[in-house]
Amino acid sequence: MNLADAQSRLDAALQEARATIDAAETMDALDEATRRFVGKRSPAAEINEAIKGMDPADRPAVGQAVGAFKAEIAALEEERRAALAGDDESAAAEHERLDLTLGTHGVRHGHLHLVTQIQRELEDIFVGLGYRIAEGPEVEDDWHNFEALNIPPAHPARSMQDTIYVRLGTEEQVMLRTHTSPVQIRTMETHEPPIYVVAPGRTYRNETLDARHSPVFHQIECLAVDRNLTLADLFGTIEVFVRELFDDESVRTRFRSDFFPYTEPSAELAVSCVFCRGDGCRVCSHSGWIELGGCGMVDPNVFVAVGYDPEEWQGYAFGFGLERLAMIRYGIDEIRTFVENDVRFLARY
Ligand code: FA5
Repeated sequence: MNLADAQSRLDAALQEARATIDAAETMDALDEATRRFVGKRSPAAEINEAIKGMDPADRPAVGQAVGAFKAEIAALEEERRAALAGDDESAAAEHERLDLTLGTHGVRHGHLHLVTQIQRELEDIFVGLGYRIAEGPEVEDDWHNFEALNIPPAHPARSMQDTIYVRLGTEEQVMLRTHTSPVQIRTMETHEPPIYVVAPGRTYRNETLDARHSPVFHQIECLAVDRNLTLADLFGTIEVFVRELFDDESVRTRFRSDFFPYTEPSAELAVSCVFCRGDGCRVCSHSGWIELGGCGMVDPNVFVAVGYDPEEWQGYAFGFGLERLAMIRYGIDEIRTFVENDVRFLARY
């Protein structure tokens, strides 16, 4: 064997080694492959052995060629070892991975209560019409809940809403608000007109629980104060919101004369029954109409109470029950279901 023979054998072995080492899939296979090219019976060992019998002039070059070959093999081995180690780590990571994803099978997702859903929907509709959301406390004083709303002490109108008083300070001066109308007063006391607000919230009355009345329920109040507002603005606003809420052009609104001390004129607002379309059914007590709440033009005395000039400003207001609205929309005939927390009811809406 001479230098040329040795070099061509090493070149061929290197080519083969590249393919074999690259194909090693495990650390053991890699050790085995490396041994095949640089181990005891490898081409490198054989050529090393043969050096003794070669022309002395070729021996250094052959020795260097074998050294270079071994270095190439070592580099190939290291590269492959790193790749296999990486694979092993990801395999181990994959193996040890904890799947924390909650499967949907058999797991029930919670959602907002029906009253909250209706409240958010109404807020969206009114915000779309340019209104702002206002809030007020649930524990109110006599001034905001009654007096500033033109309901003086001993006025018969106080008996329209049976009040739950709170024992704080002077007797019968602090109460759980009986309606959301005190938010009208609080808004006007702190803001200058023009005002366009809606105030949703919880209200309380000393009433016996029955299918349609609850001692705790929700209302949404609307108040607009501006120059030159008329009944037409009030009726138009209510019609727009009713159509949007029921998503039905055929739903009709009915206004019937009513009395509230804080609006003049006042009206009761009813909508045509969405179930029987006005023909009469169980849900609407066969009248074809379902009462939603009250409305009217803000009484001048209310403007005087908050320091607005009733000659300069006009306003309209309305308030209606959210449970009542949900009952109409979904044909629910029992208000108790809203507070019983029966998951079968909650899951349905
Ligand atoms: C009022 O509370 C007036 N503040 C509404 C108002 C606002 C009039 C602004 C004029 C201007 P009323 O007592 O009728 O009005 O209640 C309004 C609505 O609240 C009722 O139509 C009904 O939908 C709902 N509501 C009243 N009492 C209860 C109750 N006990 N349980 C469930 N919903 C009720």
